[in-house]
Amino acid sequence: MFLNNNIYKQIYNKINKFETIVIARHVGPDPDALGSSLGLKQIIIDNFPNKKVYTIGKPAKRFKYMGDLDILPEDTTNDKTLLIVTDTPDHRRVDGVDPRNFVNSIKIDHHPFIEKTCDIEWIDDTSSSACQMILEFALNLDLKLSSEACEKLYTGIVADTNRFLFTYTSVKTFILVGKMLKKTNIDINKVYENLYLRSYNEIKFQGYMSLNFNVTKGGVGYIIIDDEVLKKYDVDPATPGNMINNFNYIEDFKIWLTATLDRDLGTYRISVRSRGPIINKTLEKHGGGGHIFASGTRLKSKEDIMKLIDDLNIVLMEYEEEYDG
Ligand SMILES: [Mn+2]
Repeated sequence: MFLNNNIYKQIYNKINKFETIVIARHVGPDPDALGSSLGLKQIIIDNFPNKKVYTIGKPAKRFKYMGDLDILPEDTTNDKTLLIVTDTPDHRRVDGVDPRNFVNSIKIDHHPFIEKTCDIEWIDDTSSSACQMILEFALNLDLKLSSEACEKLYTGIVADTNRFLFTYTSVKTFILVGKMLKKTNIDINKVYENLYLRSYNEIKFQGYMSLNFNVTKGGVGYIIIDDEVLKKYDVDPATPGNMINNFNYIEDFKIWLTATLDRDLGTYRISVRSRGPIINKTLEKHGGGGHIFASGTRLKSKEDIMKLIDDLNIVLMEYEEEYDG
C-alpha cells in the first residue's frame, strides 16, 4: 500500500534541517498546484512552528480562497534555503524560481517524469494528485494534520480527480482521503462551493461552447475561441480550459481541445483531454506537455493549432487500429 518509509523520512529529515523553506509550483496554477504547496506549508508550520516557510508563485484570482501567497524576502540565500517544488515535472514550468540554483531541493510530483531538477525527487505518476502525495507523506509519518491544511489538500484532490472520476483515482486515494476525513472535521461542502460556484454568464458561455465544437472525421473535438467571444460572455482566457472537463464522456469525442486566444500574451492557450489515446508526448512535440490523458500547451497561430489537431488525429487513428486489432 505505501512506499518503503525511505522517501518520506528523507523528505522529513531535510525539512527538519532547514530553518527557511521555499515552496514553489507550476505556472498557471490550478487547485492541485496551490493545494499541494499551501497545504504543505501549513503542515510544516503546524509541525515546526519556528520555521519560516514561503509559498511563492503568481497568484490566481479565481483560486484566491485557497490562501495567500508569499513574497520571498530579498535576503534569502539559496544555499541556506530548502526549496520544495510540488506538482511540476520540469524546471521550465516552475513559477518564480529556478530549482537548478538551489543546493538543497525536493520535488514532489505526479506528472510523468521529464527531467531531474531537484536533489531529492519523489515522483509517482500513479498518484491522482500532488495533494494526495502530500497527504500520503503526512499520514505515513503521523504528522499533525490541521483542518486548515486538509481543506487545501482535499480541494486539490477533488479538482485533479474531477470528483473522483478520473482513472488515477485509486484505492489508495480513497483510503488516504478516508483517513484524513476521519482525523479532521473539514467542511467538504465549503470546498465544493468554492470550487464549483459559478456565474450564470459562465453557463451561458458553456452553452456557446457546446454549440460550437467542431469534430474531425477521426473524432477530435475542438473549439477555437477568439477574444470577441470572451468579451461577449465576460469570461477570461483561462475559462474555456477550466471548463474542458465538462465535455467529458461525449461519444463523438475521443480527444477534445479548447484553443483560446490570450490577447495579452499574443498566444492561444491550448487544453487537451483524451478518453484513451496517450496525448502528452504529442503535446510535448508542440511545446507543452502534461499527463497522459490531460495536457496543454501555448501556440502562436491557427495554423499551429491545425497542425496539432492533425497530429492528434494520427494518434487517435493509431489508437483505434491497436484497439480493433
Ligand atoms: Mn496536479
